[in-house]
Amino acid sequence: MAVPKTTSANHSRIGFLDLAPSQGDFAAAVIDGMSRPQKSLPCAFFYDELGSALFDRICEQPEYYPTRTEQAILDRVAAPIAAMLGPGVQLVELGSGSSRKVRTLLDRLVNPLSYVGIDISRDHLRRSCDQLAADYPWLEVMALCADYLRDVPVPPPQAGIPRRRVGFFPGSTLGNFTPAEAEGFLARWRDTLRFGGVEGGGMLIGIDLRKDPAILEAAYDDAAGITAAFNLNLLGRINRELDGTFAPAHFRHMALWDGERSCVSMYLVSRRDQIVRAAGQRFAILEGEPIHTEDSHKYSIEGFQSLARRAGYRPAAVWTDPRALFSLHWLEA
Ligand code: AVJ
Repeated sequence: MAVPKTTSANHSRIGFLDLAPSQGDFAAAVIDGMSRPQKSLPCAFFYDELGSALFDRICEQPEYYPTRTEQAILDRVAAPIAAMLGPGVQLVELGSGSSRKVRTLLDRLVNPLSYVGIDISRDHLRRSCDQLAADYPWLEVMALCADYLRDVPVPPPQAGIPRRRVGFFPGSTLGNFTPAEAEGFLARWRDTLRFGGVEGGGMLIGIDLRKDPAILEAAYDDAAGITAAFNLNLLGRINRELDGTFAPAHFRHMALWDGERSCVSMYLVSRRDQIVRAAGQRFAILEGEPIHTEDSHKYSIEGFQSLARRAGYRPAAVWTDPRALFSLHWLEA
């Protein structure tokens, strides 16, 4: 096994690889979504600079239980997880955002070989990886600005071949996929994880659980209006980046539990008949017409484990909180 090298706290030395989606991708997605009979905008575009900051504030709202619940689970089980994973791990975080949760793992892991943070929000990613490299000066840190929903080439550590490659996908972000998409996504990542190291790798993944719809709807429509601002910021981003003429005041935020599809869906609902321009096109929107922006699927523990099995993994451990709001799974690739 390669020994992690010790470097000085030189945080400009973190590796940075930029595979971010282009502005053209954003324009094409907006035109495509807004031209459909049921209008939609892809949730991946929530996370510009302002959107990422708003998401961090959502996580602090009393109604938004997932972040603090998952953190509490991690605090409790990071030590047994570290013992299970052993030394020499390459930790690959999908959608690393502010990289707070991964610190709980890094504090416990025995000589992790390297950390790779993947996120589409470039500056947010850079800042949090710089900070991580400063706080863990002995750790090889790599920032990969990319859409991890696509095929992402994960670079091997410079320090050598890891014992295991471990994917870390917290926050129940997998829930933004339909179950069929989630299965395909996990199946694709499985090869990256199992061939990346000497021993079998796996995925440590946070999954939000089904529960009382009132709790779910409140989590996606907090009283302080932060989730509403987060949703509406998608229109602001279109205005800023694609010459859009959306008036955010002419839309309202809506979050609805769909029991049949087992997801919370978010919409921006038009408050009036209006014509909006964006990306060089005109779109007519009727009063009361919804623009779909996000689905967050919720699972039962057993339901998620069968999905993981269909994707080729072996669900080897699961942890939850006392109220069974959230779950953390170790899936062997
Ligand atoms: C970051 C995708 C996990 O779906 O709960 C929070 C995003 N949307 N509030 C989620 C989100 C509205 C969040 N994920």
